[in-house]
Amino acid sequence: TPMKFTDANFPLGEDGRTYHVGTKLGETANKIITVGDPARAELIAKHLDADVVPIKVQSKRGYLTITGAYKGTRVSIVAIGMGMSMMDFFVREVRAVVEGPMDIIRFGSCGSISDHIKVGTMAVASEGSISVTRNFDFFTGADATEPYLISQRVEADADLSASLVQKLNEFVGSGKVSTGLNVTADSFYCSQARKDVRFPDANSDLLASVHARYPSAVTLEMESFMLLHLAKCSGRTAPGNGATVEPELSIRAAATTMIFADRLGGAFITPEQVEELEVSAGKACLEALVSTA
Ligand code: R1P
Ligand code: URA
Repeated sequence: TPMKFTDANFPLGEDGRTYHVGTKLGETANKIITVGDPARAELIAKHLDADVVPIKVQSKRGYLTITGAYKGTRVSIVAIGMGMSMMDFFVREVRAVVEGPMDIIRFGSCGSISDHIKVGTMAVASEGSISVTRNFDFFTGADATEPYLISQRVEADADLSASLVQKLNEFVGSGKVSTGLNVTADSFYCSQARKDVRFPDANSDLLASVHARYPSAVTLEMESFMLLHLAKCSGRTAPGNGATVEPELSIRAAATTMIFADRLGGAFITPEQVEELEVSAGKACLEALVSTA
């Protein structure tokens, strides 16, 4: 029989499981690598210590949580699917079932909007992230002048980002790691400036507008901003830059991505390149996660 959930505000199952991610207290570690693709999560999980039997939770809503240990430290690898709302469910629901400060690294894929960052390499969002979202009113004839809304920057955790760069240099290769500002879009298509002849997306100037305001924008994907934003907000009682008032709820977050698409040159990654990067960069992410003080 299906699980019964109570509390309309923040539904939890009778055994304490969250409604979408599906884990309960004790099933998620304080240190997490989050990815989009469940196959990527399984591949990274091969690096986990062989002497700890992993806990695997597959939720009905497409989340996969694998919790084990890496070099003796408890870690979780969580596949969340795609988009900012999947990231929102994930961060809020794991924060509800983990006690104490958390470290979360996103290991995703992205497009490059920099002419010196090529397919098959890694980028770290050391400068944080901005969001680009479709301004719905613009497309429905309402009084809106801009087709896309470009947000201000949210920072990534400096220590976690520095560890990521160091470990990626070591395990993927120093010629294959760049840093810069991430752009998180609310679509793979319109707000990533892709052409779609079936929709009037008004996005031919979008990349130029992003670069005019943020010259260091290098990667385009769909989740990092939400992770970094919620990490900045967790444990605070009011908006703004005030101190974390509940350190037990704090989250440090950083993001790295494999370059799958060269949005300026047009190239796309091969399956062989993906697997090679997932294995080596996945190890680097685990190393960064357990080595950051
Ligand atoms: C789009 O193809 C998906 O790939 C990227 C984007 O952010 C989006 O989720 O990341 P993942 O490979 O981690 O899913
Ligand atoms: N993921 C994205 O969101 N965009 C790309 O171009 C490639 C992967």
